[in-house]
Amino acid sequence: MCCTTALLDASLAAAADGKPSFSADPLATWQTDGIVWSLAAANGVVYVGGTFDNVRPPGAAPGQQQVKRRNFAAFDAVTGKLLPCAPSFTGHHHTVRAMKASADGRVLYVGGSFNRVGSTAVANAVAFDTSTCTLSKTFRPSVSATVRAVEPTDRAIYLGGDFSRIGGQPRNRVAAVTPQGALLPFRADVDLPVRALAAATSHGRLFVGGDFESVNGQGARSLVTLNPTSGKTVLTYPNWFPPLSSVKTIARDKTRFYVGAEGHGPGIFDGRIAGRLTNGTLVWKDTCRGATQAIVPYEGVLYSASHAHDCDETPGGFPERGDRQHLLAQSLDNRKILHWFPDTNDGLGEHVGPRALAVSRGTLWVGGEFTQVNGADQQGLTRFGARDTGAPDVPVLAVSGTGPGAVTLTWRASSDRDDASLTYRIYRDGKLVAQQTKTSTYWDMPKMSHTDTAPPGSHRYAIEVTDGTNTSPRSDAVTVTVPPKTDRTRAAGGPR
Ligand SMILES: [Ca+2]
Repeated sequence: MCCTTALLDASLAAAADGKPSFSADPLATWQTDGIVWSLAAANGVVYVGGTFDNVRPPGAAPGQQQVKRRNFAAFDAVTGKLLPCAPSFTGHHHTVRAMKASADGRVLYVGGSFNRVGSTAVANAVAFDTSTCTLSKTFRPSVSATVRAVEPTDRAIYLGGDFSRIGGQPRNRVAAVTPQGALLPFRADVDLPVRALAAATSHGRLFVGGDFESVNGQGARSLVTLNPTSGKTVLTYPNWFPPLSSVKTIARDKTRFYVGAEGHGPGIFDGRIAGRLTNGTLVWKDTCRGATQAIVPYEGVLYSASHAHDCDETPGGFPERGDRQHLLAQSLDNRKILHWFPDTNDGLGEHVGPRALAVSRGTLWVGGEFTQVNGADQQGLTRFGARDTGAPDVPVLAVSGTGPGAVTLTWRASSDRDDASLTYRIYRDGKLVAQQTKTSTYWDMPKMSHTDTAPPGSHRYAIEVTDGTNTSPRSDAVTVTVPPKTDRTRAAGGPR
């Protein structure tokens, strides 16, 4: 009885923690020659927007095998194949900063700082028919400055950014336009740029995040909930963010909303928050440092793009080590950092690594400033599927002692980017003589040892480590000469 309950509790705990749906091993992916700022998915296609002039195939060095793509490209989410849909976004700051498809996937809305798509004059926001890759003739709002967030709903397409007018009408940094492109009466005055939007219209809420301190003439720092029809303030979050912490990304699922922030100065908040859609109350908050740029909830796990460090106070997190972890997975339920540690470098621009995430057809796409993924050259884009293909690093085996009839071997635990529990196998003269299983992370690789009872003479020892799917190469062998047991050691019961 006790044991059945214990097992049930254990399996419930595992379910609550969530398990990443993706391995930490990147799939072959096309690259950009600049920064990816935005990703969107519709009908198995992933759209990539940013500041770049060309894309190039997986494995190609910078400048090689380039294909022209001006700040926009489209790929098959699963095969990664480059697709022909290739409108060029030019003019102004020629950058695509925000993209999202309609719920039915038929229309892709695009915002940024541009005044031409192909040869057509536009103003910072457009829409495409995804089946034909043609520019909408009706959705052409004339936005006075950069669009940084787009949130389509059935009745309204919400835009956020730096602007103060749409179609000549005053709209301060947030606005709503019909799917046909007509400005809606929705109005809210936000004092500083809007960087993130998420609609929960069935709950009567539009979540708005950004750099601001004031909304509709009242104090509202970094995050506010507005009435999606009128723009009136529904809720503010007065104690959630210290000064100079901007909300960079908002996502939602059926019951909760999730927020990621980038802070500056003392007491900053750089991490992630989960809140309840129904009443806006806080569920959890993590305190990892390293500005969060993008989040995506998927199958019980919140994936985030940041340059996390000093994450010791969050369960499953790591201490300050002077390095950065650019991709994280954490439990949606309780914020616990899960054992999933693919990584990028800082890369170009502001040197913050990844900036955008999207999941399509079981593949996680990541875009940003990076030029390396898991230590290998890969610029601007990468993606992760379910298959674990990476083996743990092989440990260095050493002999710490020999005695009559025995050899003590030591090594430091290895680490694996997506498996905490690793099994170490010890071979003597090519024959498996022992194995041990131990958990480790890249910041905690404990010392391990094994004492082998061996016949006298010369022996060659080697070690390998497996994550259960992939096994490292076997280590170089170390040669040891084991002295015979003397009468005294026999009497004493073996080596000491
Ligand atoms: Ca693995």
